[in-house]
Amino acid sequence: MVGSGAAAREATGVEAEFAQMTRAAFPLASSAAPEAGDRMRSVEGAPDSLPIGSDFVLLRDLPRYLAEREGRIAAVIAFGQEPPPPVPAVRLAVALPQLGAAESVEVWHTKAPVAYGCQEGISFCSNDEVMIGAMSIPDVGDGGIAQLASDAYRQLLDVAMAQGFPYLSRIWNYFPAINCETGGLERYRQFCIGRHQAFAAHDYPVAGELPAATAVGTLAAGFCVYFMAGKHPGRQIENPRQVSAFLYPPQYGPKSPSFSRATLMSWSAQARHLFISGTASIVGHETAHRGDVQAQVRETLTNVDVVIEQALGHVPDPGTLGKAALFKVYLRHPEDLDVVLPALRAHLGEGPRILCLQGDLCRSDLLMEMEGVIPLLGESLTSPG
Ligand code: 3EB
Repeated sequence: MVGSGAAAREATGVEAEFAQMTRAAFPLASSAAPEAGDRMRSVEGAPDSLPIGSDFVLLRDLPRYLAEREGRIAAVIAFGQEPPPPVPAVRLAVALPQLGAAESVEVWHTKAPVAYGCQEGISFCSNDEVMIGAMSIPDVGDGGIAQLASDAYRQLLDVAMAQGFPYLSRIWNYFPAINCETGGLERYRQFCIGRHQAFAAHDYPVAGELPAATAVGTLAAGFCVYFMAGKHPGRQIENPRQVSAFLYPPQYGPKSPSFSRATLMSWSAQARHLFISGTASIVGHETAHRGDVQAQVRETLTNVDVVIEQALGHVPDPGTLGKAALFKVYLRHPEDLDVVLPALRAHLGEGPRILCLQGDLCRSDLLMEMEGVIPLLGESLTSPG
């Protein structure tokens, strides 16, 4: 999408164009709606020792799933065409088409009853230990994506702090035309400027306590973000094979991306979550295997293994991750699914659930990216947070 034609357009022009193309196809839900081996064991669902859990639930199983957990549903994130059902929860529609099998929704649920709220355009839900929030802005407006990201992040940091959850552990960022240049700068790079401004304005430690993150380009208008925040910081994990994103050299944009490679949340000595950021075929700071999706998948899986090893002190044997480990994979070209999915299955085993989505990645030479949520129980985790 990067090209001279795109570069000539205004930020608002790009937004308006997407809005027109896709408003009918992807109705955005209102964010203001009532508003989870060997030494490491990955667990199913959210046992009592974990304050929050998540699942990918097939649409046809959703009514029963929600009914069984009434009063304990924290968030419903819908990808693709179907908006989230009108249940009391943080609800978000993300315009990323699902690929392959039957459609699922991402559901976050907690062990304890939850409280809902809405403040500064952020709908949120919390229990004693964790808060999950979402924000959906239909149009970017005149200030462009940097201003929008700055405002949105300030607001969400304000709200999270006001609610008593000052530490962001995980954040997902979705907005359209991510590789388009406007005013001479790619929109992803503009986004990085705004995000950094907000973290700096809050004196957020931008090298020590950054959340794990995903930033993916959607196929429809609207900027949406969802996040998890806690009362204590998670342990920030970096990948020794990669330059930390917040230290990327300026060739990737004027402000380096503010995110960690993963966060390890220790809810108790025995119950943890590993949140793995969007991970791609990057070695050092450079994209590896341009144009070769098969090789990008292998490099990405190596990066994921190394991140897990950094967090836990070992990489679990393939196939021991269990059904509760959730991965999302984002593909620039839907036709690459036939190459990517079998490679992921061969490496991860049959246990983990994998949600496949079509989206643009934040470097135009990246063909795929994957992220993970791994709930962990057991005393064998060698590196306590
Ligand atoms: C990378 O490793 C790929 O800007 O929040 C992955 C995950 C990427 C999150 C972000 C960017 C972000 O640089 C891009």
